[in-house]
Amino acid sequence: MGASAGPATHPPTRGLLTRGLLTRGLLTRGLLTRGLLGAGLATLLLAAGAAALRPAPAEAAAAPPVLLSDDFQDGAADGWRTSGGLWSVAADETSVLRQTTMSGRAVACAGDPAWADYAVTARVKPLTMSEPQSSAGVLARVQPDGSHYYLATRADGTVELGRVTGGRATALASAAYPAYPAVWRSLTLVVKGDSLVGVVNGSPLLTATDTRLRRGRAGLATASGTASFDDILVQSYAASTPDTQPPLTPGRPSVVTVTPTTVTISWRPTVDNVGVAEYVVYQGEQFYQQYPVRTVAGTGPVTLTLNPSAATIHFAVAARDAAGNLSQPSARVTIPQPPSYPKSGDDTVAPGPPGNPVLSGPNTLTWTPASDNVGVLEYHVILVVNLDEVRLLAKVREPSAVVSVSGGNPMVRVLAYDAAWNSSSSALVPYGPGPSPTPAPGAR
Ligand SMILES: [Ca+2]
Ligand SMILES: [Ca+2]
Ligand SMILES: [Ca+2]
Repeated sequence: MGASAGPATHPPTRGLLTRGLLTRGLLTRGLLTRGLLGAGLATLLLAAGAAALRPAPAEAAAAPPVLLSDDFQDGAADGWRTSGGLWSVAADETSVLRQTTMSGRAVACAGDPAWADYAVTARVKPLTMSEPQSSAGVLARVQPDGSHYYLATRADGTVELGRVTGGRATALASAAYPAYPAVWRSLTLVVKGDSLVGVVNGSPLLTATDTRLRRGRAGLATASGTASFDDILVQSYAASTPDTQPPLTPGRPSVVTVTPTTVTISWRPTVDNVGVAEYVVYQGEQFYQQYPVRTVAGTGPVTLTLNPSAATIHFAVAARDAAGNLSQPSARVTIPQPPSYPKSGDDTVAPGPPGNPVLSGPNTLTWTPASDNVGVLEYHVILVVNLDEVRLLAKVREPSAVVSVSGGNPMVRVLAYDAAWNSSSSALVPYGPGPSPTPAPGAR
């Protein structure tokens, strides 16, 4: 027998490790800044940390308190009351709650009718959807008479946030989202006061304001279709003292306008268990950069100045509450460096691609001009070094530019712009004299 230590000498560390790193923000902040860890994964990590740690210790915790969780691994759907449909625990990779009646509306709900402010999350997998309006989703504030708010994925390729009162559904917000039957997706519906937020696979896509339903149970539902549900999590958004819970991650900002030197962005409001006090706006040029550049009370519009040497510029926002808790940054919106003249005209036809840039003299790149139905006004020369660092080397009118290149493994491309900012690109090619001409067969 060897003398190796048995596994029992090592205490389980996964939950502690996750909590420690998340609490200190080392894991998520570091990885998110570098863009290696998506918001969805971060959300999963937060959820996993919350589940492993319940009840939460007295120290500051990032995740909201868990009111209810069910992964159906005990093989039972105890605590769930159903109305319509045929619900049972079934096997689908793991144990899940499945609704198998094709027609009509089916609801399963759980929790406390006094719940007011909370987030209900479930993994949802639509199985068979018979009509365009077939749907599967999560419910909040389910009333004894069946009224509720819902966030549902629909067979017509949308997600919808809405309200059912008196047996009638009213859509409050909707967005395109692929229906993909038989694919799991995560749906979260947050209800906080009059604010409703719908989050799909970690992205807050929908917001609405409604005052009709104040409290009620959490739930799951299908309409004209069958679906599996798993990993139900209900988290409190009730105010707490002290407030240690950060706001919900805001949705991706939208670009309102771009000028040759500025961009104006805005975003939808997000929610907090107490209240969002301000938003932090981040700007960056390389994918690993994300600098706070502005703090504002509202949701924009905010106008920011562009660095003229950036090839692309990205923006994100995070929400902070009055206690200083900061949410994760939102998904980024990215724009290319705009042309140096204002956008004009209603031309929608992009130029043909310019030729690939070749080194034709000391520090001089040239390329075959692009053609356009109206006219090419500007070329941008883009440099990529060390595989991922992107810079704008030059904005020129003629198909030639004197450039200064530094960094490893340099690659270059040229973009052509017309007056309406339609653009086309050459290929990304190594910085150099270009391929040697291939002699024609028989040539000497
Ligand atoms: Ca399960
Ligand atoms: Ca808070
Ligand atoms: Ca054109």
